[in-house]
Amino acid sequence: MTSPKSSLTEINFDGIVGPSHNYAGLSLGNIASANHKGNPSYPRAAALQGVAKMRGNLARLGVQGFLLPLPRPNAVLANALAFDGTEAPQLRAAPWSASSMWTANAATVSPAPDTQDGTCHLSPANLVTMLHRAQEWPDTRRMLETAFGDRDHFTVHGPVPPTFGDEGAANHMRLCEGHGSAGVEVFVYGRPGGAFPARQHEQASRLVARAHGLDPSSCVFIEQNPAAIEAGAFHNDVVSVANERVLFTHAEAFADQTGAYDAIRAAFPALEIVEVASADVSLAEAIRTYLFNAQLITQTDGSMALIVPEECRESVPVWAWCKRMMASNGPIREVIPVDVRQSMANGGGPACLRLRVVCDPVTVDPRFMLTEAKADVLERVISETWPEQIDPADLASETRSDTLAAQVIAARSALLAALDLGELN
Ligand code: SUG
Repeated sequence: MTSPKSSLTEINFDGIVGPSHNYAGLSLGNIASANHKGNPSYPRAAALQGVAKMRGNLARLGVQGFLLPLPRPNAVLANALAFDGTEAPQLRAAPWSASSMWTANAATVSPAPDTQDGTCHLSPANLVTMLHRAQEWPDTRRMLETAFGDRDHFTVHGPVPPTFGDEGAANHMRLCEGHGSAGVEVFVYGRPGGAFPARQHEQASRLVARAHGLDPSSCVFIEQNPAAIEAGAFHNDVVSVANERVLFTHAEAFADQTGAYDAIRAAFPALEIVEVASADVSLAEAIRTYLFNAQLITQTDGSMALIVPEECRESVPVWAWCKRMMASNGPIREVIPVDVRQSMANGGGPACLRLRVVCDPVTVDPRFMLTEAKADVLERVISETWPEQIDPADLASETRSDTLAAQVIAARSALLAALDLGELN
Protein backbone atom coordinates (compact mmCIF):
# COMPACT_ATOMS: atom_id res chain seq x y z
CA MET A 1 0.00 0.00 0.00
CA THR A 2 1.33 3.41 -0.87
CA SER A 3 0.91 6.33 1.50
CA PRO A 4 -0.73 9.45 0.12
CA LYS A 5 1.99 11.34 -1.76
CA SER A 6 1.73 14.40 0.45
CA SER A 7 3.00 12.52 3.50
CA LEU A 8 6.15 11.26 1.79
CA THR A 9 9.22 13.03 3.10
CA GLU A 10 12.93 12.54 2.62
CA ILE A 11 14.46 11.40 5.89
CA ASN A 12 18.22 11.27 6.40
CA PHE A 13 19.25 8.32 8.56
CA ASP A 14 22.71 9.15 9.86
CA GLY A 15 25.00 6.43 11.15
CA ILE A 16 26.03 7.05 14.75
CA VAL A 17 29.82 6.79 14.85
CA GLY A 18 30.63 3.63 16.77
CA PRO A 19 32.85 3.40 19.86
CA SER A 20 35.55 1.48 17.96
CA HIS A 21 36.15 4.23 15.35
CA ASN A 22 39.81 3.95 14.34
CA TYR A 23 42.33 4.65 11.60
CA ALA A 24 43.71 1.31 10.44
CA GLY A 25 44.01 2.31 6.79
CA LEU A 26 41.86 -0.54 5.55
CA SER A 27 40.36 0.97 2.40
CA LEU A 28 42.52 0.63 -0.70
CA GLY A 29 41.73 3.48 -3.08
CA ASN A 30 40.43 5.73 -0.28
CA ILE A 31 43.12 8.40 0.01
CA ALA A 32 42.04 9.84 3.35
CA SER A 33 42.00 6.38 4.92
CA ALA A 34 45.53 5.68 3.63
CA ASN A 35 46.83 9.10 4.72
CA HIS A 36 45.59 8.70 8.29
CA LYS A 37 46.63 5.09 8.74
CA GLY A 38 48.14 4.57 12.19
CA ASN A 39 46.93 7.89 13.64
CA PRO A 40 45.11 7.92 16.96
CA SER A 41 41.35 8.33 16.55
CA TYR A 42 38.89 10.04 18.88
CA PRO A 43 35.65 8.02 18.88
CA ARG A 44 33.87 10.21 21.43
CA ALA A 45 34.60 13.41 19.53
CA ALA A 46 33.74 11.68 16.25
CA ALA A 47 30.33 10.57 17.49
CA LEU A 48 29.58 13.98 18.99
CA GLN A 49 30.44 15.63 15.65
CA GLY A 50 27.92 13.30 14.04
CA VAL A 51 25.19 14.17 16.54
CA ALA A 52 25.85 17.89 16.03
CA LYS A 53 25.37 17.43 12.28
CA MET A 54 22.10 15.60 12.93
CA ARG A 55 20.90 18.35 15.27
CA GLY A 56 21.56 20.95 12.57
CA ASN A 57 19.58 18.98 10.00
CA LEU A 58 16.75 18.30 12.43
CA ALA A 59 16.41 22.05 12.90
CA ARG A 60 16.66 22.72 9.15
CA LEU A 61 14.43 19.92 7.88
CA GLY A 62 12.18 19.08 10.81
CA VAL A 63 12.93 15.39 10.49
CA GLN A 64 16.00 13.22 11.08
CA GLY A 65 16.62 9.53 11.67
CA PHE A 66 19.63 7.49 12.73
CA LEU A 67 21.06 3.99 12.49
CA LEU A 68 23.12 2.34 15.21
CA PRO A 69 26.71 1.16 15.35
CA LEU A 70 27.05 -2.57 14.63
CA PRO A 71 28.47 -5.02 17.20
CA ARG A 72 32.25 -4.63 17.38
CA PRO A 73 34.70 -6.24 17.64
CA ASN A 74 32.89 -8.72 15.43
CA ALA A 75 33.54 -12.15 16.98
CA VAL A 76 32.15 -13.98 13.94
CA LEU A 77 34.70 -12.38 11.63
CA ALA A 78 37.52 -12.65 14.18
CA ASN A 79 36.91 -16.41 14.52
CA ALA A 80 36.70 -16.88 10.78
CA LEU A 81 40.05 -15.16 10.36
CA ALA A 82 41.73 -17.72 12.69
CA PHE A 83 44.13 -15.26 14.29
CA ASP A 84 47.20 -16.93 15.79
CA GLY A 85 49.60 -14.00 16.01
CA THR A 86 51.20 -14.56 12.59
CA GLU A 87 48.66 -12.39 10.74
CA ALA A 88 49.25 -8.83 9.56
CA PRO A 89 48.08 -6.20 12.10
CA GLN A 90 45.79 -4.73 9.48
CA LEU A 91 43.85 -8.00 9.27
CA ARG A 92 43.50 -7.88 13.01
CA ALA A 93 41.81 -4.48 12.71
CA ALA A 94 39.01 -5.59 10.35
CA PRO A 95 36.62 -6.96 13.03
CA TRP A 96 36.93 -3.62 14.85
CA SER A 97 35.96 -1.36 11.98
CA ALA A 98 33.28 1.24 12.74
CA SER A 99 32.67 1.65 9.00
CA SER A 100 28.92 1.11 9.34
CA MET A 101 28.79 4.81 10.33
CA TRP A 102 28.78 5.55 6.58
CA THR A 103 25.16 4.63 6.05
CA ALA A 104 25.19 5.83 2.44
CA ASN A 105 26.70 2.38 1.98
CA ALA A 106 24.15 0.57 4.14
CA ALA A 107 21.61 0.02 1.36
CA THR A 108 20.13 1.22 -1.90
CA VAL A 109 16.68 2.70 -1.41
CA SER A 110 13.90 3.04 -4.00
CA PRO A 111 10.99 5.06 -2.65
CA ALA A 112 7.42 3.83 -3.05
CA PRO A 113 6.46 6.09 -5.99
CA ASP A 114 9.22 4.46 -8.10
CA THR A 115 8.38 0.81 -7.47
CA GLN A 116 5.91 -1.57 -9.03
CA ASP A 117 4.33 -2.74 -5.76
CA GLY A 118 4.15 0.73 -4.23
CA THR A 119 6.36 -0.07 -1.23
CA CYS A 120 9.72 1.52 -0.46
CA HIS A 121 12.42 -1.05 -1.28
CA LEU A 122 15.72 -1.33 0.57
CA SER A 123 18.59 -3.64 -0.44
CA PRO A 124 21.45 -3.88 2.06
CA ALA A 125 24.77 -3.49 0.25
CA ASN A 126 27.04 -6.54 0.26
CA LEU A 127 30.19 -4.34 0.30
CA VAL A 128 32.18 -7.38 -0.82
CA THR A 129 35.20 -5.50 -2.14
CA MET A 130 36.57 -4.67 1.31
CA LEU A 131 36.83 -7.29 4.04
CA HIS A 132 36.12 -4.82 6.86
CA ARG A 133 32.96 -3.66 5.09
CA ALA A 134 31.75 -7.06 3.88
CA GLN A 135 31.01 -7.97 7.51
CA GLU A 136 28.34 -5.27 7.78
CA TRP A 137 25.36 -6.50 5.83
CA PRO A 138 23.92 -9.24 8.10
CA ASP A 139 23.64 -6.82 11.04
CA THR A 140 22.61 -3.96 8.79
CA ARG A 141 19.86 -6.08 7.31
CA ARG A 142 18.58 -6.97 10.78
CA MET A 143 18.53 -3.31 11.75
CA LEU A 144 16.75 -2.26 8.55
CA GLU A 145 14.19 -4.99 9.12
CA THR A 146 13.56 -3.49 12.56
CA ALA A 147 13.50 0.19 11.54
CA PHE A 148 11.47 -0.45 8.37
CA GLY A 149 9.50 -3.45 9.60
CA ASP A 150 6.13 -2.10 8.44
CA ARG A 151 5.52 -4.44 5.53
CA ASP A 152 2.64 -2.43 4.14
CA HIS A 153 5.14 0.30 3.38
CA PHE A 154 8.61 -1.27 3.12
CA THR A 155 10.28 -4.25 1.48
CA VAL A 156 13.71 -5.13 2.84
CA HIS A 157 15.66 -7.44 0.53
CA GLY A 158 18.71 -9.59 1.04
CA PRO A 159 22.00 -8.36 -0.43
CA VAL A 160 23.10 -8.83 -4.04
CA PRO A 161 24.95 -12.17 -4.19
CA PRO A 162 28.71 -12.10 -4.55
CA THR A 163 30.75 -11.73 -6.69
CA PHE A 164 28.83 -8.64 -7.80
CA GLY A 165 30.07 -5.79 -5.64
CA ASP A 166 27.37 -3.48 -4.33
CA GLU A 167 28.11 -0.32 -2.31
CA GLY A 168 24.56 0.90 -1.85
CA ALA A 169 23.24 4.43 -2.15
CA ALA A 170 26.73 5.93 -2.55
CA ASN A 171 26.50 4.97 -6.21
CA HIS A 172 22.83 5.78 -6.69
CA MET A 173 21.10 9.10 -7.32
CA ARG A 174 17.44 9.97 -7.71
CA LEU A 175 15.97 12.78 -9.78
CA CYS A 176 12.38 13.85 -9.29
CA GLU A 177 10.08 16.86 -9.29
CA GLY A 178 9.54 16.47 -5.57
CA HIS A 179 10.63 13.72 -3.19
CA GLY A 180 7.11 12.29 -3.07
CA SER A 181 6.66 12.02 -6.84
CA ALA A 182 7.92 9.25 -9.13
CA GLY A 183 11.63 9.61 -9.87
CA VAL A 184 14.36 8.53 -12.21
CA GLU A 185 17.02 6.42 -10.52
CA VAL A 186 20.59 6.76 -11.71
CA PHE A 187 22.99 3.91 -10.99
CA VAL A 188 26.70 4.64 -11.37
CA TYR A 189 29.13 1.73 -11.65
CA GLY A 190 32.85 1.34 -12.16
CA ARG A 191 34.71 -0.91 -14.55
CA PRO A 192 37.51 -3.01 -13.07
CA GLY A 193 41.06 -2.89 -14.36
CA GLY A 194 42.41 0.31 -12.79
CA ALA A 195 44.92 0.77 -9.99
CA PHE A 196 42.14 0.81 -7.41
CA PRO A 197 39.13 -1.48 -7.11
CA ALA A 198 35.90 -0.51 -8.85
CA ARG A 199 33.65 -1.21 -5.90
CA GLN A 200 30.25 -0.88 -7.58
CA HIS A 201 29.65 -3.45 -10.32
CA GLU A 202 27.24 -2.83 -13.16
CA GLN A 203 25.54 -6.19 -12.67
CA ALA A 204 24.89 -5.40 -9.03
CA SER A 205 23.22 -2.11 -9.95
CA ARG A 206 21.06 -3.78 -12.60
CA LEU A 207 20.08 -6.51 -10.17
CA VAL A 208 19.00 -4.00 -7.51
CA ALA A 209 16.89 -2.12 -10.08
CA ARG A 210 15.14 -5.37 -11.07
CA ALA A 211 14.62 -6.50 -7.48
CA HIS A 212 13.09 -3.14 -6.58
CA GLY A 213 10.60 -3.38 -9.43
CA LEU A 214 11.69 -0.14 -11.07
CA ASP A 215 10.35 0.85 -14.46
CA PRO A 216 13.28 0.30 -16.88
CA SER A 217 12.47 3.56 -18.64
CA SER A 218 13.07 5.38 -15.34
CA CYS A 219 16.49 3.83 -14.73
CA VAL A 220 19.79 5.09 -16.07
CA PHE A 221 23.06 3.17 -15.77
CA ILE A 222 26.22 5.18 -16.24
CA GLU A 223 29.90 4.45 -15.89
CA GLN A 224 32.10 6.26 -13.42
CA ASN A 225 35.15 7.96 -14.87
CA PRO A 226 38.09 5.53 -14.38
CA ALA A 227 40.29 8.61 -13.83
CA ALA A 228 38.04 9.64 -10.94
CA ILE A 229 38.39 6.22 -9.29
CA GLU A 230 42.14 6.45 -9.82
CA ALA A 231 42.16 9.92 -8.20
CA GLY A 232 40.39 8.55 -5.10
CA ALA A 233 36.66 8.69 -5.91
CA PHE A 234 36.07 5.17 -4.64
CA HIS A 235 32.33 5.93 -4.58
CA ASN A 236 30.49 8.15 -7.04
CA ASP A 237 29.13 10.28 -4.18
CA VAL A 238 32.64 11.69 -3.83
CA VAL A 239 32.17 13.47 -7.19
CA SER A 240 28.42 14.05 -7.59
CA VAL A 241 25.15 14.35 -5.70
CA ALA A 242 21.56 14.86 -6.82
CA ASN A 243 18.45 16.30 -5.24
CA GLU A 244 15.05 16.71 -6.89
CA ARG A 245 15.76 18.22 -10.36
CA VAL A 246 19.38 19.10 -9.64
CA LEU A 247 22.53 17.15 -10.39
CA PHE A 248 25.57 18.74 -8.75
CA THR A 249 28.66 17.19 -10.28
CA HIS A 250 32.31 17.53 -11.10
CA ALA A 251 33.02 17.77 -14.83
CA GLU A 252 35.14 14.60 -14.65
CA ALA A 253 32.75 12.38 -12.70
CA PHE A 254 31.59 10.11 -15.52
CA ALA A 255 33.38 8.12 -18.21
CA ASP A 256 31.36 9.92 -20.88
CA GLN A 257 30.20 13.14 -19.27
CA THR A 258 28.05 14.41 -22.14
CA GLY A 259 26.65 10.96 -22.80
CA ALA A 260 25.72 10.68 -19.11
CA TYR A 261 23.92 14.03 -19.14
CA ASP A 262 22.07 13.08 -22.33
CA ALA A 263 21.01 9.71 -20.91
CA ILE A 264 19.73 11.27 -17.68
CA ARG A 265 17.95 14.05 -19.55
CA ALA A 266 16.27 11.55 -21.88
CA ALA A 267 14.70 9.89 -18.84
CA PHE A 268 14.22 13.12 -16.86
CA PRO A 269 13.83 16.15 -19.14
CA ALA A 270 13.56 18.66 -16.25
CA LEU A 271 17.18 17.96 -15.25
CA GLU A 272 19.18 20.99 -14.05
CA ILE A 273 22.95 20.45 -14.00
CA VAL A 274 25.30 22.38 -11.76
CA GLU A 275 28.71 21.38 -13.05
CA VAL A 276 32.04 22.38 -11.51
CA ALA A 277 34.73 22.74 -14.17
CA SER A 278 38.15 21.21 -13.60
CA ALA A 279 39.75 24.60 -14.14
CA ASP A 280 37.82 25.94 -11.13
CA VAL A 281 38.23 22.93 -8.84
CA SER A 282 40.54 20.11 -9.90
CA LEU A 283 39.46 16.52 -9.39
CA ALA A 284 42.20 16.17 -6.76
CA GLU A 285 40.96 19.23 -4.81
CA ALA A 286 37.35 18.08 -5.08
CA ILE A 287 38.34 14.72 -3.61
CA ARG A 288 40.56 16.26 -0.92
CA THR A 289 37.82 18.62 0.28
CA TYR A 290 34.80 16.38 -0.45
CA LEU A 291 32.86 19.27 -2.02
CA PHE A 292 30.52 16.80 -3.71
CA ASN A 293 30.14 14.55 -0.67
CA ALA A 294 27.64 17.11 0.42
CA GLN A 295 24.05 16.81 1.51
CA LEU A 296 22.04 18.65 -1.11
CA ILE A 297 18.83 19.41 0.71
CA THR A 298 15.54 21.09 -0.02
CA GLN A 299 14.85 23.39 2.92
CA THR A 300 11.36 23.98 4.27
CA ASP A 301 11.06 27.20 2.19
CA GLY A 302 11.77 25.18 -0.97
CA SER A 303 15.30 26.54 -1.54
CA MET A 304 18.28 24.19 -1.83
CA ALA A 305 21.32 24.17 0.43
CA LEU A 306 24.54 22.24 0.27
CA ILE A 307 25.91 20.89 3.54
CA VAL A 308 29.65 20.53 2.99
CA PRO A 309 32.60 19.55 5.17
CA GLU A 310 34.51 22.41 6.88
CA GLU A 311 37.46 21.43 4.67
CA CYS A 312 35.64 23.13 1.76
CA ARG A 313 35.68 26.51 3.48
CA GLU A 314 39.43 26.15 4.06
CA SER A 315 40.18 25.52 0.39
CA VAL A 316 40.75 28.72 -1.61
CA PRO A 317 39.48 27.37 -4.97
CA VAL A 318 36.55 25.45 -3.50
CA TRP A 319 35.31 28.29 -1.31
CA ALA A 320 35.74 30.81 -4.14
CA TRP A 321 33.60 28.56 -6.32
CA CYS A 322 30.96 28.21 -3.58
CA LYS A 323 30.80 31.97 -3.14
CA ARG A 324 30.39 32.50 -6.88
CA MET A 325 27.64 29.91 -6.94
CA MET A 326 25.78 31.54 -4.05
CA ALA A 327 25.97 34.93 -5.79
CA SER A 328 24.57 33.47 -9.01
CA ASN A 329 20.96 32.74 -9.67
CA GLY A 330 21.31 28.96 -9.60
CA PRO A 331 19.19 26.44 -7.74
CA ILE A 332 21.62 26.04 -4.80
CA ARG A 333 21.33 29.15 -2.63
CA GLU A 334 23.29 28.35 0.49
CA VAL A 335 26.45 26.44 1.45
CA ILE A 336 26.65 25.29 5.06
CA PRO A 337 29.96 23.88 6.37
CA VAL A 338 29.86 21.23 9.13
CA ASP A 339 32.67 19.72 11.18
CA VAL A 340 32.87 15.97 10.61
CA ARG A 341 36.68 15.85 10.62
CA GLN A 342 36.98 12.53 12.45
CA SER A 343 34.89 10.82 9.77
CA MET A 344 36.57 12.78 6.97
CA ALA A 345 39.95 11.40 8.01
CA ASN A 346 38.64 7.97 7.01
CA GLY A 347 37.11 9.22 3.75
CA GLY A 348 33.57 9.83 4.99
CA GLY A 349 31.96 13.24 4.49
CA PRO A 350 28.49 14.57 5.37
CA ALA A 351 26.82 12.57 2.57
CA CYS A 352 28.57 9.30 3.45
CA LEU A 353 27.16 9.56 6.94
CA ARG A 354 23.52 9.47 5.86
CA LEU A 355 21.08 7.15 4.11
CA ARG A 356 18.18 8.91 2.41
CA VAL A 357 14.80 7.24 2.73
CA VAL A 358 11.70 8.83 1.24
CA CYS A 359 8.70 7.63 3.23
CA ASP A 360 6.00 8.73 5.61
CA PRO A 361 7.80 9.27 8.95
CA VAL A 362 4.94 7.61 10.87
CA THR A 363 5.69 4.31 9.12
CA VAL A 364 9.23 4.15 10.57
CA ASP A 365 9.91 2.52 13.95
CA PRO A 366 9.99 5.67 16.14
CA ARG A 367 13.00 4.40 18.06
CA PHE A 368 15.11 5.34 15.00
CA MET A 369 13.77 8.89 14.75
CA LEU A 370 15.66 11.77 16.32
CA THR A 371 14.15 14.42 18.56
CA GLU A 372 16.01 17.13 20.47
CA ALA A 373 15.48 15.14 23.66
CA LYS A 374 16.87 12.01 22.06
CA ALA A 375 19.90 13.92 20.78
CA ASP A 376 20.52 14.83 24.45
CA VAL A 377 20.37 11.14 25.33
CA LEU A 378 22.80 10.24 22.53
CA GLU A 379 25.23 12.93 23.68
CA ARG A 380 25.03 11.81 27.29
CA VAL A 381 25.64 8.11 26.54
CA ILE A 382 28.44 8.90 24.07
CA SER A 383 30.14 11.30 26.51
CA GLU A 384 29.92 8.78 29.34
CA THR A 385 30.86 5.57 27.55
CA TRP A 386 32.64 6.08 24.19
CA PRO A 387 36.45 5.71 24.34
CA GLU A 388 38.16 9.05 24.14
CA GLN A 389 41.04 7.79 22.01
CA ILE A 390 42.07 4.63 20.15
CA ASP A 391 45.57 3.91 18.95
CA PRO A 392 45.36 1.39 16.07
CA ALA A 393 48.21 -0.57 17.68
CA ASP A 394 45.81 -1.32 20.59
CA LEU A 395 43.67 -3.41 18.25
CA ALA A 396 46.50 -5.85 17.59
CA SER A 397 47.77 -5.97 21.18
CA GLU A 398 46.74 -9.05 23.20
CA THR A 399 46.64 -7.13 26.47
CA ARG A 400 45.16 -3.80 25.43
CA SER A 401 42.59 -5.17 22.99
CA ASP A 402 40.68 -7.11 25.69
CA THR A 403 40.18 -4.02 27.82
CA LEU A 404 39.19 -1.97 24.79
CA ALA A 405 36.77 -4.67 23.58
CA ALA A 406 35.01 -4.65 26.94
CA GLN A 407 34.66 -0.86 26.79
CA VAL A 408 33.40 -0.85 23.20
CA ILE A 409 30.85 -3.59 23.86
CA ALA A 410 29.61 -1.88 27.04
CA ALA A 411 29.32 1.47 25.26
CA ARG A 412 27.14 0.08 22.47
CA SER A 413 24.99 -1.81 24.98
CA ALA A 414 24.46 1.37 26.97
CA LEU A 415 23.27 3.12 23.82
CA LEU A 416 20.90 0.30 22.86
CA ALA A 417 19.47 0.27 26.38
CA ALA A 418 18.97 4.06 26.37
CA LEU A 419 17.11 3.81 23.06
CA ASP A 420 15.06 0.78 24.06
CA LEU A 421 16.68 -1.20 21.25
CA GLY A 422 18.18 -4.00 23.35
CA GLU A 423 16.87 -6.56 20.86
CA LEU A 424 19.72 -5.56 18.51
CA ASN A 425 22.35 -6.67 21.08
O1 SUG B 1 34.33 2.42 2.53
N1 SUG B 1 36.20 4.24 4.85
C1 SUG B 1 34.99 4.08 4.08
C2 SUG B 1 34.44 5.42 3.70
C3 SUG B 1 33.07 5.31 3.11
C4 SUG B 1 32.58 6.57 2.52
N2 SUG B 1 31.27 6.42 2.04
C5 SUG B 1 30.77 7.03 0.95
N3 SUG B 1 31.55 7.60 0.07
N4 SUG B 1 29.50 6.97 0.77
C6 SUG B 1 35.22 3.21 2.85
O2 SUG B 1 36.27 3.35 2.21
C7 SUG B 1 38.01 3.45 6.20
C8 SUG B 1 38.36 2.36 7.17
C9 SUG B 1 39.79 2.35 7.57
O3 SUG B 1 40.60 2.95 6.89
O4 SUG B 1 40.14 1.69 8.53
C10 SUG B 1 36.73 3.18 5.46
O5 SUG B 1 36.25 2.09 5.46
